[in-house]
Amino acid sequence: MIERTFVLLKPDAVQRGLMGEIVGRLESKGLKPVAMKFMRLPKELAERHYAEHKGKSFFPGLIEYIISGPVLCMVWEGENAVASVRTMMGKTNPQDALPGTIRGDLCQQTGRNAIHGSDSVDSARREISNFFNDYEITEWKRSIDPWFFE
Ligand code: D4T
Repeated sequence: MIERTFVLLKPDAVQRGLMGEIVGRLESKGLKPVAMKFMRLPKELAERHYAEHKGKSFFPGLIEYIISGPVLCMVWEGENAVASVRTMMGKTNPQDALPGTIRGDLCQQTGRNAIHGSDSVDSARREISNFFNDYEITEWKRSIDPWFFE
């Protein structure tokens, strides 16, 4: 099933110069970018994005961290894209993330885990509409698609 998922490269990924590495992994997998935006999140948007964690002990620190510098907001499309990106990310705590995953290969701690990816198709839909207007999502045909999809 072709799906879309929302991916956000967090301030640590940007500061560490890992955008190219992570975008490269998603591209090499065959996922197709359909939207990208580099920005510093307004606090209100950060709080809306992480609303499910409001009230938890780590919430204030999480918000401060996510607005501390620019992030790269993206929408990626592909076969089973939501679960596929979650698998590529690895577990939330990088110490539990397997080698070969983004967090397993590149990160040390939960509070600096480089990447967010939607955890369900419903979350993806909600998150994409939080971050992007319809006109910012670009439908395009990729000439190499027949080499990814039979
Ligand atoms: P995100 O949402 O950033 O992709 O992360 P996950 O989906 O993998 O994990 P999550 O929703 O459980 O956590 C959201 C975010 O909060 C940070 N966090 C989480 C934290 O700083 N301390 C914690 O104890 C937990 C559970 C990391 C990711």
